[in-house]
Amino acid sequence: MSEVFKGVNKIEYEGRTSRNPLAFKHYNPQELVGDKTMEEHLRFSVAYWHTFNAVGADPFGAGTMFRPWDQVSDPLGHAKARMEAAFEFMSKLGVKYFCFHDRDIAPEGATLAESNKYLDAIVDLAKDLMKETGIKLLWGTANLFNHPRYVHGAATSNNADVFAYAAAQVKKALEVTKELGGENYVFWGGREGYETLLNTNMSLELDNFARFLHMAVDYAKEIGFTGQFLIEPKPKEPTKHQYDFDVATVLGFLRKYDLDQYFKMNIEANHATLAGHTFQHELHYARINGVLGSVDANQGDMLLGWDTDQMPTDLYSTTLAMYEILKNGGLHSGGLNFDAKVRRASFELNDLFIGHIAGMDAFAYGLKVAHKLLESGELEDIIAERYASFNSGIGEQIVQGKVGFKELEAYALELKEINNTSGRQEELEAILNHYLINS
Ligand code: XLS
Ligand code: NI
Ligand code: NI
Repeated sequence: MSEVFKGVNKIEYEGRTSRNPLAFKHYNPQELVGDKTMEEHLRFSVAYWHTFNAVGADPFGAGTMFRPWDQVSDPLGHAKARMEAAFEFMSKLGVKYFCFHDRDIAPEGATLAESNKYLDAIVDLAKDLMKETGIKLLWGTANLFNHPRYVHGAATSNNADVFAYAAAQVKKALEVTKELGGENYVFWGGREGYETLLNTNMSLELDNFARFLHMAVDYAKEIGFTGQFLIEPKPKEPTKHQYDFDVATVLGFLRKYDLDQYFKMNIEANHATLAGHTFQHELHYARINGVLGSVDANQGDMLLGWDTDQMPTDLYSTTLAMYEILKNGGLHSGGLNFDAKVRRASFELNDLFIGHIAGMDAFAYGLKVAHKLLESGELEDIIAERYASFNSGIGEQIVQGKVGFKELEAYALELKEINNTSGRQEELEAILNHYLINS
């Protein structure tokens, strides 16, 4: 396909005073923040499904986005045209990674064998384009939720034939991810959950889910796929109750079934807020448990109860996310994947660039602020001081496991008074604002 994004050149960094919608104001890939460049810290990735497959349809209306690549009618030709447009877009944007589901890049055939054949043809093209552009695969995954066969779930379906079909699909997706040098492989639960307990054997479904993940781990070993396995928590949607509810729930599941050594988490901002948590909470909980793997960078709308997958532009959220990521020593093999779509009314081609630029700038600014906050140590110092009672005396004895209830009772009986000090929340919020405004 010939050039699709005509009139758009490579997006450049123009600095914070620029008003050019097609330029970065904060994301300056080679700028050092601490000992790494912004590009190394942020590891941005474009989500194939939202950016190249979505047409702007919603439950009340048809698509609004008439993309040039969607005008090709034969299924394989369409997939190829879309992929060429995708690499043109990503090259111009300067993003070094992308992510996909098997069915995003190639069409579903009449049979599994035909679907696999389509996928192979597109993977060949992807390989060429990746070589030509230097763009890499952050992660691959299998779409186990769209086709009607997955009506009752995939690995947690009541129907063993569906379990088998899903296994075959993940087997192929793992092979393809390996072939393309994917650095991670993601499991998002799709329809792994339930609508009503009146028809659900939850115990069997969870055991089967664990069996499925063990099979994936075994097969990855067999074919020599060394990428990181990730689970993406989400509390609801499409099912009423998704099994991978949040980081804490998934962690408990992984530990119960001896899967914790193989999996980390892919944490999505909008899924965090749907679970009633902040994005920072989920990142923090994963970090302190050593399972912060990758991020689906987006944001929800606090007034809506579903996954709106908006471009992340909230600076508080990106700053506190980068704070956790820096404290994690970075994302390692993970990245910041824009699992985000432009709004239905933002249907012009340039909106795709503008949306990503807004997200990249918001994370770049968040990175700068978080780095300064950490360098200053202001928040860290206040927290350390707040827990100082555990550094000496009775607190130290508690932490070291040297006392039990009897010793603590004896100590409490002698206590004259208990002195608490302020939690200083407003002061801390003002410090955060200071760095947000002055970075
Ligand atoms: C859906 C999920 C999905 C995963 C990939 O809500 O976020 O897009 O990231 O399957
Ligand atoms: Ni996601
Ligand atoms: Ni989502």
